[in-house]
Amino acid sequence: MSDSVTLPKTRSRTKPERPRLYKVILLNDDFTPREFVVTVLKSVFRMTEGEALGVMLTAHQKGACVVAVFTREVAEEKARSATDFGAEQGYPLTFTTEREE
Ligand code: TYC
Repeated sequence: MSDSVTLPKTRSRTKPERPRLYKVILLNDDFTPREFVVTVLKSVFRMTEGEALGVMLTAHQKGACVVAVFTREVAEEKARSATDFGAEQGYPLTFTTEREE
């Protein structure tokens, strides 16, 4: 006799939940140069020049702009590393995360 494992024949009745998504939000400030914000958006969020310019200008004009949506761990890591880029240059550039409804 083999040592085979008997798998359950029925499927799990509850559907697996989709992971919750989190927005990364860029906050405006009066000190970080526009060009630097664009550079960070391109490098951390892989945006094109045009996409980065649009997001930067929206944050500049409205106070904040949603950058992108990820699972919680990815959103928090990207927000932290983008904020750190600014801090390393002495800028108050801030990215936050917020759970999507
Ligand atoms: N307001 C900044 C300036 O005039 C530029 C800027 C835009 C900073 C967007 C942060 O999220 C930001 N130099």
